Amino acid sequence: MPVVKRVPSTGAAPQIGIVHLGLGAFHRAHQAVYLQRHLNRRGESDWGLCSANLRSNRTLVDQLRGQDGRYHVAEFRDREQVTLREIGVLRQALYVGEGGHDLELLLQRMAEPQTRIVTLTVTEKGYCLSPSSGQLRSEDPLIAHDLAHPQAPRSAPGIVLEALRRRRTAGIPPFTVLCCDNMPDNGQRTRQAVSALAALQDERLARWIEQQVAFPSCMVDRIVPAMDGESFRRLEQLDCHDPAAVVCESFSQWVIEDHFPLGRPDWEVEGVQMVKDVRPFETMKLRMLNGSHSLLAYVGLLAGHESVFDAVSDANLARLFERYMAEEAAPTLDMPAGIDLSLYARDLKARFANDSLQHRLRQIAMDGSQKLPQRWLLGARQLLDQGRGIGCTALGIAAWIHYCTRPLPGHPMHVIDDPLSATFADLAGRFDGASLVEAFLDLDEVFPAALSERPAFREAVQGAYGALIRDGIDSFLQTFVAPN
Ligand code: CS2
Repeated sequence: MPVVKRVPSTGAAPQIGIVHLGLGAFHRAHQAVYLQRHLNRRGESDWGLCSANLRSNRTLVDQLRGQDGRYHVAEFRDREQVTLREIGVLRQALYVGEGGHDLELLLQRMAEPQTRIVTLTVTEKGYCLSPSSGQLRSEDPLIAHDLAHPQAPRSAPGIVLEALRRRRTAGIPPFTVLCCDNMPDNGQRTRQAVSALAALQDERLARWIEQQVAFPSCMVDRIVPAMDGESFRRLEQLDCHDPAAVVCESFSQWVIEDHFPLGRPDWEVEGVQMVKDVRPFETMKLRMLNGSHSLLAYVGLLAGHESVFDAVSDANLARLFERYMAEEAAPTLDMPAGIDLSLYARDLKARFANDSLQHRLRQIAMDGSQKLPQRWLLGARQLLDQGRGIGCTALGIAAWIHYCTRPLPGHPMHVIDDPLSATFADLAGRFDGASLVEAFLDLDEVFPAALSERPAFREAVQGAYGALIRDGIDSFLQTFVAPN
């Protein structure tokens, strides 16, 4: 049995000061924990949360309401040591998805003067931007809906925009918008989504947003697997019978650009790094951590593994991801003094080897079309410019194409969860072998022309895909990672 440190929620019920869009496991285990520590330290706070689920999981919202917004976060250092925190900062939980009637409540809450910050974790695709160019996809069905019904929006940018419109009309200064999703320049991207949507509706509102609204960027980091039967069994062993609980690692990091015109919690006391420029941290995390995750996911799934722990326990895969970090991620990073990338890589290895977390590779593999550009492709361009090899990245892309188009060992009902899944199925039906790879690399939603037009890039991916099909993943990997 592990040693459990229990940390109750203390202090008075906080006033709501932050509205969050995207009430998923990550939000509950990351941002809410920082706000809870703030409350426990001070005994009172006016930075309580109103959090809304925009799509799935009405059950979770009902459960949270039934327990007055209280839930638990189990932070596993390893099998031996766990911290079980009670969270009491979530003051209101709303459901805005299919059949949800809380949209008006949410918009009213966002328009209130005491709401000073709006945060988002709606995943990469929730911003309705093209992954490769970062431009608003005006053909996206959610955006088309919001253009037709601006006052009853369904997309995250549409909801933020409508709330800002109401504040402007009422003469209330705008809240600060803080994106907490894994995208490069995530503040700028969120601004782009909201401003572009505004420009299609009301030029003056668009100008006001441009001039008045702050969209700081931030880098968030904590491994929070989706909850499954196994995680709930773990919790029962800790005598925690909370259907809204989350399991995560003990590591947590948050680096935020310090630009909050209406104020913010004194997060730095809780260990949040408040900085002028988040970009180096964000790029480091996207390419080292998330890039390795995606590599382990696609290659690991083809090799028959289920979780990140299984994948890094395979000596060849462990060597592959170490080599990716050292040779294809780190050389593209330009870090401020004091950040040691080899130390960062060593810590990542230890985090991935945490066997208390059942972090499913299939969870990481979803939405690849949205994730690849920032995790691998921007870096691959730099590597080619520097005259370096892109062997691991090319193998990752080949494994991704394989994953998207062929049956998966051990998963006969394998379904691709990606906004482009219909396109992948179409390509798989029409092409094969090298022509299938060509068709994938021509997807300009994913691959920017500046990369896909480079012969060295195409050759590397073609080479990896050909070898993968010819030799099979195990023998290919064996040769690939063998010392020269
Ligand atoms: C993962 C991330 O699912 C994924 O794509 O790479 O959710 C990862 O676990 C987090 O970014 C860690 O901070």
